[in-house]
Amino acid sequence: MNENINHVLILGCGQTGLSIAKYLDSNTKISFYDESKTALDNARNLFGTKKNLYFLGDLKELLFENVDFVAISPGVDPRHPLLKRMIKKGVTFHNDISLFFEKKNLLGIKVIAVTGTNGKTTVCSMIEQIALESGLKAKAVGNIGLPILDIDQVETLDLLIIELSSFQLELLNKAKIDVGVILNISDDHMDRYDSFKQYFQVKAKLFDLAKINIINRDDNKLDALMHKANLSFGISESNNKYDYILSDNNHSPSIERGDGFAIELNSLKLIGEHNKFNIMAAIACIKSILPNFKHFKIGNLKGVNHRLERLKNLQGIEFYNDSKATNVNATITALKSFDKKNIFLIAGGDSKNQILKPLEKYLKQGVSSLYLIGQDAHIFEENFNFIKSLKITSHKLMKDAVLSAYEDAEAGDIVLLSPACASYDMYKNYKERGDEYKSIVEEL
Ligand code: UMA
Repeated sequence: MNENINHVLILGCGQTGLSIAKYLDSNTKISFYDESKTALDNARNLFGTKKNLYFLGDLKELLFENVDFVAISPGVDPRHPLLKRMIKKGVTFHNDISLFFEKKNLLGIKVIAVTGTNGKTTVCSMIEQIALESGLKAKAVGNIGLPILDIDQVETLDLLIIELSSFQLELLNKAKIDVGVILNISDDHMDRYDSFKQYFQVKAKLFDLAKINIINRDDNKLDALMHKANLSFGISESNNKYDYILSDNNHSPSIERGDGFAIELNSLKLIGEHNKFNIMAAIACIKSILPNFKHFKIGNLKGVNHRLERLKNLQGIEFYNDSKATNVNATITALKSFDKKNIFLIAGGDSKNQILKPLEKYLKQGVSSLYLIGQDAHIFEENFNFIKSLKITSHKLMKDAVLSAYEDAEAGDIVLLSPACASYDMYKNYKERGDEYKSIVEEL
């Protein structure tokens, strides 16, 4: 890090904050802030009190005095009145991604950035798996769970894949990104943004940063960005012979391009139509920077933990963990993947002011029973208790919800955790939620 940096204020001492602190020069003084005592104590244990300061409680103006810049974690909302005032006053704000691009010389390394409301982690993981299997050195970082500043020896990589959340894009104004892809967009994080338009504008920033822009042409919510895209993918026809099309001739799905390029998807083991879109996006990204790349071993692709993860079959009942479904659209995607099955769905948590109505159609179609958990269980109940075919119960504990679902389901049915909500009201994150579900299912 730049030697002229003497003092940095880090807001949030989770994964990102700690990663930034490790990255800074060892002589730099750091002021750590977190509203959680546990997180702050953890930072204090790691970085000591010799030169560093630790602040708990409400954010105060004096924290910002004499700092060279503020490093903000994605979970900290820059719309906080004091932060807005500081930004207006000209205080420099960074996040881990902007710090990475300030410093790193990425000559010779190809960079792919992936955003969208759903599917980001799966697409990043697919690109990483395909690249590694072909012998390339590749790493997927960012929102996927590995902070970008934690990668060792970035200069040895051939390919860097960055999963960017809207929170991470908010402060990113400069980056060397060869390919940027926007997978889809739907309501999410409506507790963070004033409107869908604002959320859209943040996601759209990726297309101002990347050299080649790839878009899902079948998501009409992305229409306003189509003119900025160089390439697209989808089921619908396209006039551009380099665009990617998912075709299903004679029930033999394949990804094709108008110029003759084609890849069969028969061997794809991941369930759901959405995964065919995900692999199409992954292929489009790889081919854009490596046009001659041919090593697409589709059958070897593995899914991502907590994303439609098949756990086990118990007396004919299939258990799936989709804890990563933290918004309504992700849960709809999961429900669509189990066509013509009876689903016993466990959902609920922090609904983030989302509109739940779009779930209605899918709850009516395939879901027999809904087991609610978390702070916003009552909102689900108010929205859906009129559906006569749907039995709804509320549960204080995940264990009670799982046991009830297991009791009600029969051979051939699906028990699915796909909450449509964030987990923070009951858990540290979606992983902890999914892990608890998995261990309960394991013990059945
Ligand atoms: N904190 C405050 N004040 C606040 C908010 C948070 O003090 O107003 C503190 C918390 O007490 C906690 C720390 O900040 O100690 C947590 O920081 P954080 O929420 O930014 O979380 P990190 O641990 O740094 O993890 C972040 C991403 N988290 C969020 O965006 C909320 C992780 O994405 C990401 O994997 C990680 O950086 C590495 O890049 C998670 C996520 O839920 C998976 N992302 C959202 C999503 O996918 O929908 C965007």
